[in-house]
Amino acid sequence: MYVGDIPQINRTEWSLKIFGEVQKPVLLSWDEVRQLPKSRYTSDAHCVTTWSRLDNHWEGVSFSDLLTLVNPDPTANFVMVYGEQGYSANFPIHDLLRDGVLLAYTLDDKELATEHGFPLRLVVPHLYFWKSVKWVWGIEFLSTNKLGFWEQSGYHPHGDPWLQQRYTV
Ligand SMILES: Nc1nc2c(c(=O)[nH]1)N[C@H]1C(S)=C(S)[C@@H](COP(=O)(O)O)O[C@H]1N2
Ligand SMILES: [Mo]
Repeated sequence: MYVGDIPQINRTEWSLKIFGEVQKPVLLSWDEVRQLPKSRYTSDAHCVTTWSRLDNHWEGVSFSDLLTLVNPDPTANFVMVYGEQGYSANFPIHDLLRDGVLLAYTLDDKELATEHGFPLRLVVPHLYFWKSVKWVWGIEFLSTNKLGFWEQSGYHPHGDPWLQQRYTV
């Protein structure tokens, strides 16, 4: 599921910007992302509209490994992740430091399909899947919480499927 059209991204023109309240902002090319340590994780995806897709094998760079590149300020307690077409999702930083949180480039041992977020997507296994931003271009560290795309439209600001945090009441 997605908002807008499926973007066609050219990997040679693509880059990942990590910025905001950090000591060392970076702009990473595709090759630079691929040279970072690789992590693998198998997780289930739970969409807020009730479907789930179980046992997805993701491979990519863990959020913790990306974080060490930029060295966030001690006050940077929140993160906004940006995808194409104005999509975004917000997080307290501790949610992204959990096991299995990846910026993924393969799914089930195949290069990520365009519709699933090529070239790079976020995967946050313990939150509703709307938080797993596809076609990621930016990661911003923040000292105050902002609301992402769906969170601004009434989705729950946290989104824990086990607590059924679907909508803000
Ligand atoms: N950039 C972007 N990322 C997005 C979305 C979107 O519309 N745009 N939809 C979200 C929602 S609601 C879901 S359920 C999942 C779907 O991921 P899939 O297409 O790989 O199943 O992507 C999430 N990430
Ligand atoms: Mo969704």
